[in-house]
Amino acid sequence: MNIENKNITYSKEVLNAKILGEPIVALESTVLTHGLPFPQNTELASEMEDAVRQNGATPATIALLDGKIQVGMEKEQIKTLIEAEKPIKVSLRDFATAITLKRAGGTTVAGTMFAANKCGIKVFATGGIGGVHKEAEMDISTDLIALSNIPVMVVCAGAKSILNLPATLEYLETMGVPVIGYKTDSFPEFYSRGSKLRVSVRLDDVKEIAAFAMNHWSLGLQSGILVCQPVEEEFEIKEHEISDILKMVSNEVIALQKENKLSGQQVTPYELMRVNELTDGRSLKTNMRFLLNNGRLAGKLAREMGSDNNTNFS
Ligand code: PSU
Ligand code: MN
Repeated sequence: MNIENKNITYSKEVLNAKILGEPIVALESTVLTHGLPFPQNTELASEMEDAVRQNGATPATIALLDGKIQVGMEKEQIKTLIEAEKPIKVSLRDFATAITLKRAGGTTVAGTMFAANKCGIKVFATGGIGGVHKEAEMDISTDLIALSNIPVMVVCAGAKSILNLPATLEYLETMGVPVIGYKTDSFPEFYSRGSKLRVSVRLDDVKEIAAFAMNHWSLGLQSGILVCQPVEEEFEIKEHEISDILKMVSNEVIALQKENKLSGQQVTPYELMRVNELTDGRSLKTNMRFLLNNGRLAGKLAREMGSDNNTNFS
């Protein structure tokens, strides 16, 4: 078991689960440091952990504190992270920055996949993955690269509808990443359930998804697996309700980029914040709802995958 690494610290709860071979679900923390406002980020952190526990698995929220990769966090530590001054958004290239400078940081989907895999955690729940942006040339989220070469299952509500979704799906196809629709044929579009784009396979049963993962990885394939779960109809914001807002935000981003006022890692948090403002907080409710749903489904999946969930395949 890969427990010893000077840069990784486990919480008692996660270490215990690891030793006993119990199912564990990784949770990201960029959503806490850069995605959600206060106090919703604090609420979400504990509600999401509970959602995982109620479905039979141990939550491992992953973040950087004092330059250490923390796998599983006490309530106090989550508070420290959320209150940290200028936390780093930790994707793959930023681990060494946070470690070297002994900083706090929230791990993105890519960062969380990397840390989870290092610790032998195979299931991870998030809101929406990053993807190919519409606005800037070459703004392609590292999440897609991580999905192409880190064997972790990522439970999400698709990718943010502000992105270029057809290009995002093309990229995933090119890189050999299975895109599973849980009880859906359509690729979910974050705020809305989606209808325009197709997943690569629809599976309606948790057992089938667990079997799919074992089949994929036992062949020696090294990619991640995306499991997409749309938000329930009563919580979705239909495309026609949000498309004007998304266009407006997209234009704002283009203007800010031209003036060199916005770039790189700032784009996604800016977009999420503006959509929240322009929907009077409705997008935030939807976002929180599918985050919790994904925590529940990931808990069930980790349990179904049993001890295999804790096996380091790499
Ligand atoms: N989805 C959300 N909230 C978020 C993110 C996604 O509902 O905060 C974060 C995730 O951590 C994701 C990151 O990995 O945004 C993508 O950022 P970028 O596009 O800069 O790679
Ligand atoms: Mn980007």
